[in-house]
Amino acid sequence: MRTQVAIIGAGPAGLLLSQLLHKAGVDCIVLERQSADYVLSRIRAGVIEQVLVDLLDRAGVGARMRREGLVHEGFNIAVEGEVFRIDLRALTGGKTVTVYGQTELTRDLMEAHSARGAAVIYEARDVALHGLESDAPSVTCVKDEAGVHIACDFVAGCDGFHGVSRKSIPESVLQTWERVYPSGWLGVLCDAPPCNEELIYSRHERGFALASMRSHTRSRYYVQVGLDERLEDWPDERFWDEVSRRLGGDVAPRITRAASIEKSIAPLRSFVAEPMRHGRLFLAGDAAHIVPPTGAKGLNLAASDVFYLSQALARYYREGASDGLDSYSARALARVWKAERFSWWFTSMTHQFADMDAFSRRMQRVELDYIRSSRAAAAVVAENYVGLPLD
Ligand code: RFL
Ligand code: PHB
Repeated sequence: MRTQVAIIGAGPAGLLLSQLLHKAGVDCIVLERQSADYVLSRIRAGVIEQVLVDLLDRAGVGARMRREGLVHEGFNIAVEGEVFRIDLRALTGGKTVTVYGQTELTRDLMEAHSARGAAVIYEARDVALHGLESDAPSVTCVKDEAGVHIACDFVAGCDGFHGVSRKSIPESVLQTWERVYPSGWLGVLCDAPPCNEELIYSRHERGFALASMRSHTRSRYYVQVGLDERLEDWPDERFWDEVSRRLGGDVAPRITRAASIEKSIAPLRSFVAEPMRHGRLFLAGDAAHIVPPTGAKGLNLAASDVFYLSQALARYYREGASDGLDSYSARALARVWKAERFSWWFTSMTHQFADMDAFSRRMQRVELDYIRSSRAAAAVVAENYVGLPLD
């Protein structure tokens, strides 16, 4: 087989890149280790920046999100149960975010692919990248016990944090930065109306909590837990008791304690690998960087990466110019690092960690109080939350 761009991974980064390349007339094949059903069963992000909303429209896959997504003009922060609002629209000159599940967005992208008969090879085992430093790279895998060989011009590594792409870059040329937080998020999805019209991020002495949603009838809640916690120790009632305590007395009575339909623990990590290009391989999304979920930035960063990459590849094939490919890594990383900063900061201000002393805890509270009382401070939070502009 031969294609122009071989894309590893059919998460949001890989599928959106494939869709954008298709619009630009660039040919590609997507290889995914899991089945389509498995990819759709992973419950992850829920908050989409305006930049990504516009990109989905441009890629021709925004219609259902426009119909079913919930536009949020603000979000809330609770400090020991006292809630204040960040008015995104007023503080950013009219910008908002859209609540629409990553699974729904992935489904829309998958449907667009099947509608145009695009090549996605699911359940591709043993994916390996070859000749990345040459002019003739290739990708191999095993599908249904048969070997597959794909010759290509470029490889896009969109295969997430645990994928094979980043590992194909020699350690000597890759610089990495990492912070692993000693906590995770225990998340519950349930069919019940949300406790509030907008999200509530809560800083509480017992630990962080978040009230989020997927629709008017489906809620998503999280509580910060230790990394050694086991799911079987968290029956629904214990989860509801804990999230109620942390969200506070005004919010707790509005929580509908429905049976969980999904429950999982996600670790918290900050990570960046530089550069995001090696020879003919380009990394995008979680393959190159991870943020703790507090800022709701992971999916959105994956999208800005593939926007920059699709532009660079389209220019290469249209005009034969490789300057966009050469500047891709620096351009993407400039936005990535700012989102890393915001996600780290928001996590540090709202979570409780064992090594924090009384002074640090007090600083968290005064920082949040400053945001509550200063329009300038709130505007900084809002500008980052709605997403920094694409350059
Ligand atoms: P993905 O989604 O991990 O997809 C990578 C795909 O590559 C496949 N793969 C391979 N395929 C072939 N060969 C191999 N060797 C392979 N190895 C892996 C995988 O099976 C997979 O299908 O990465 P991508 O596309 O870069 O997308 C990133 C986002 O998924 C991620 O950043 C977000 O989910 C993060 N995130 C959030 N982001 C937001 O912008 N807003 C949010 O509100 C938000 N909330 C969250 C989140 C992530 C969470 N978890 C579980 C980590 C909430 C949570 C709880
Ligand atoms: C979610 O709804 O899953 C969600 C929302 C906001 C975040 C993280 C996750 O910051």
